[in-house]
Amino acid sequence: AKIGPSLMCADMGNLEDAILRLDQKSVDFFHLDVMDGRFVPNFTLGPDIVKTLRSHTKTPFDIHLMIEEPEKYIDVFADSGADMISVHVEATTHLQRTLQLIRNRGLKAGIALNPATPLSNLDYIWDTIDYVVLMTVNPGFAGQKFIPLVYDKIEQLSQYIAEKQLTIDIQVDGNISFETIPKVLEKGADMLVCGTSSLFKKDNFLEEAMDDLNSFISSL
Ligand code: S6P
Ligand code: MG
Repeated sequence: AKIGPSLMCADMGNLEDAILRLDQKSVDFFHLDVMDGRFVPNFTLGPDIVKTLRSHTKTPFDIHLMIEEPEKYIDVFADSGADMISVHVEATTHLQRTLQLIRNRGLKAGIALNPATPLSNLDYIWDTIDYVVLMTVNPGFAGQKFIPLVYDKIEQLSQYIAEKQLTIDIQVDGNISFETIPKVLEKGADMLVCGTSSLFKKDNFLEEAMDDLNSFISSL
């Protein structure tokens, strides 16, 4: 599985430091959460920060847009250094067009589904998707509890992908911890977004936390 630290969980005043330290432990991607105070009741990172951080690493940037009308901001985030962009189906009116817009910029296109949003949303757009973000918490905040019904959803999506012989990655986002990791992997998750539950723990050093996480995953 690929590991992607969620940068909104790092020290916001020192994101560059977190990136440099995590890069030494070779992470697979960085997950950057973008919120607009409308689709979700919170604010986080924006394009200028993404652009600034871009100059410190070559590791792929995965931008998770938790915003209304994401189609308006694809170019802005592509210009700021995104490698992958996911949009929420609940917030996107012309889904196919928006995903195509992302791909036309040479980036990987993802759709994100809230915990209560059904997988049938994929039925007529699976050929335009590179990854699906299954939210395992309701988006908006770090440090929430995993919603257990999503385990079945991961498994169903994984079967759907296998049946149709697609090359779509399953990303899970929210409370990905030592408790939930074994199960999400067993169900078929490919990309783990790692936040306060696994990597960014107060009484732990980032390097140690990353080592612990890697050895835990390889021990499974
Ligand atoms: C949540 C956001 C996530 C969080 C992540 C934090 O709205 O999309 O990417 O950053 O869930 O991880 P944790 O372990 O604190 O839930
Ligand atoms: Mg996220």
